[in-house]
Amino acid sequence: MPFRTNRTTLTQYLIEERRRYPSASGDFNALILDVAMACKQIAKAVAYGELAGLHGEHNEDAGGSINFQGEAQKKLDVLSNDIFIKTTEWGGHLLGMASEEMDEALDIPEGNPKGRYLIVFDPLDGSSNIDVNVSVGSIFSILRAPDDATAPIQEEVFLQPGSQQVAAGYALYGPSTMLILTVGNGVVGFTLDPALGEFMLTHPSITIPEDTQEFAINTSNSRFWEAPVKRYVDECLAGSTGPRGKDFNMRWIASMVAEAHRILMRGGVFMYPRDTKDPSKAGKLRLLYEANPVGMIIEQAGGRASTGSYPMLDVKPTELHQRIGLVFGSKNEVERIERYHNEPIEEKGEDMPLFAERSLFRD
Ligand code: P6P
Repeated sequence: MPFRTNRTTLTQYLIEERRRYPSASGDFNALILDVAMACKQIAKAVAYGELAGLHGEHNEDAGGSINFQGEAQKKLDVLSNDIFIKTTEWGGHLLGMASEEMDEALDIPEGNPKGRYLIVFDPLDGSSNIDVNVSVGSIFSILRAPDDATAPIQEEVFLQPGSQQVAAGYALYGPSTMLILTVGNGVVGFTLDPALGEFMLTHPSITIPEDTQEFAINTSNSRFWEAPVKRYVDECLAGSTGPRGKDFNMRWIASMVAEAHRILMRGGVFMYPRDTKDPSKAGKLRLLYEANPVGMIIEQAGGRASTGSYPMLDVKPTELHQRIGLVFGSKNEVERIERYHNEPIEEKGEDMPLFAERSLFRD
């Protein structure tokens, strides 16, 4: 392996970026480095896996545990959440934090200095893949606390549109561990050098191809899809014999971070649309710590992130764990899907008023 000594570390990248903002305090950089430390610790835990007895359900001796969202908790879900809290609560950069694994927002402990940033995270996304050794990831979003925000932290301060994010990123625990980051100036990728314990800059400018021939969706849900999604997928399946005039490939890893990374690297489109499977849920994925951070990364890389009908980053959140339909990836493909959602449909005749409204979920 050629031994390069001129690679840029994450620290160096952040310091060089900070020089663009002379008034910057350095708080932001320190927070990103704390998050990177959390990802390094999680990477180590994921890599050890069952060697450290970390596979399986949390509290498995007591029959497992279900989190407040009604989802089975893996040991690594709980450990990863604790790691994020412990590595970020001490630094004095945060006013509060929120997590997929915690029902309520979390205050910074008494005695710790507080800062003006907020962090929202999914500490381990795709954890159902852990026990079968498929890539998983951590997702994080950084917001500024409103000027009038104080402790004890209120949920409302997190309810900011994705366009307000200061930074977003994910760590992918795959064949190599990578950290993908945007601070609003494009997207960069770092690969963990396990010998140094450092994230080294390996992808200085990531952009997504505007077109693709690869789509990702859980087709077992097809009977629940709305008409525009069904139309889009059917056209992809028709391939060169249909209106698209080209063949498509399909992927579904059931680990969104891995899907997002594939799309960043070679293009593609990911869909977890709002569907009729559970009308009480506006989708499976969560807005604040899945759709928004991934959406910012995708948009910063020249792709597009959408609810299916309109831009994801424009959505004004109404609650901390709000779910939403999510479509992201190659710009031209996502725009096509949005067109299908927004095209007026021809009336189906007076005697069929039910068809006048395409979807039960018209936003
Ligand atoms: P399904 C993982 O649980 C996750 O939140 C995403 O990472 C992934 O894309 C999706 O759910 C998989 O959902 O219904 O295919 O298991």
